[in-house]
Amino acid sequence: MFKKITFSFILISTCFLACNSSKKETVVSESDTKKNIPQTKPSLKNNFNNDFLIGAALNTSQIKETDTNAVTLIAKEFNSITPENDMKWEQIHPKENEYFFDVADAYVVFGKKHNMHIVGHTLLWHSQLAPWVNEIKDKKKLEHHIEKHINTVVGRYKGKIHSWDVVNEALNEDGSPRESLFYNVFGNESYLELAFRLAEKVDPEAQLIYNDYNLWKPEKRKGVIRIVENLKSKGIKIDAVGMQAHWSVEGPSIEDIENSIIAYSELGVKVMFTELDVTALPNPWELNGAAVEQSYERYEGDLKMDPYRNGLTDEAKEKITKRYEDIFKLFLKHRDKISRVTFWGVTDGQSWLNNWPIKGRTNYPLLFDRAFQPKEVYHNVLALKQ
Ligand code: 9MR
Repeated sequence: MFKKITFSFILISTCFLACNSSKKETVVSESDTKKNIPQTKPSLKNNFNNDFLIGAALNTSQIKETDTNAVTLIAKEFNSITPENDMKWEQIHPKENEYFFDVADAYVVFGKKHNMHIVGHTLLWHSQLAPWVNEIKDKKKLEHHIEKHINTVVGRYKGKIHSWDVVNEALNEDGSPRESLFYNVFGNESYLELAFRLAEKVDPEAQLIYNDYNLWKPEKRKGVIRIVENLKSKGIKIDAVGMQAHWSVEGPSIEDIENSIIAYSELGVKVMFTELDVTALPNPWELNGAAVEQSYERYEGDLKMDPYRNGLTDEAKEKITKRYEDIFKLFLKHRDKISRVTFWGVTDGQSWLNNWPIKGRTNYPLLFDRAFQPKEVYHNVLALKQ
């Protein structure tokens, strides 16, 4: 999908306090029992329990529980989950009359078993769309298939999936509508209205989200405001804006992120950070004079582009730690507006950022290391809430 995207810097989204997934897990020690003081075991979900949900995107082996190390970590640390790939249209609805629900069903069972807030990702997205949908040129036909898709997928998990990324990445970097298949066939942005209307009709209790990257950008912010205001003016339900949050140690600025949190919240929707990770590696489009290219294959194996292959330097480690502290301080400042913070993955070794935009690099974007251990940055983030 990113091949088609020309953006200079991919920095690239309510709990619903009502949902029982955010209840504290209390652990009572023997001495506490004597004093009758319940203690909460430190973890991301427990420390931020009164602030927002803490989520992780799960890959297939985590969902299927074959990756037992990760599953232990997920159960201990997170109270919300998102399927990294397994509910995208090409996975769940690969052929016109063929659905593949096995992994999505297992995902929902996983979330229920661990009493988690369960996110559906994603209903309409131009990327990872089943090839047969890309062939549709007729508006009536596309409307029919969108309706069938949303009715079937949302219907199957009604009351089980608590929030949906209804539409993903509908905007260009300047806030104008992305000319996706949906936009082109409809001739305008009305496909968003259809998608949100349908999702609400099928499951009126589910939280409905518009999700996109780079939503800290002032130009792109205008596009989000247009979408949310349009839906609201037509009485269509939208509950939250999902800011993906694929960020780097260098940017975006805390100020830009904060301005977006405030602007979206003023629209009367919640803000969610749906896909948080922080890259420390150089990106090819940041090189002097480099143009955005279709492929960065020629950098594969180039050590200059993979400086921490054998481990982070102390300086780089400090930078990442400081960046995460700044980000979480901002989240805590706006905890009344933010309902969920989801990391895009669980451990560094499993992050998509080891293979994008250059394949085979060694990145450190999350709070758990390759051995499933909490990193120093994890403890610093937890310490913000002790
Ligand atoms: O992390 C996902 C990666 O494994 C897939 O190959 C990729 C395919 O496009 O999608 C990644 O997840 C994306 C998410 O679904 C939507 N926002 C951007 C994420 C990172 O690309």
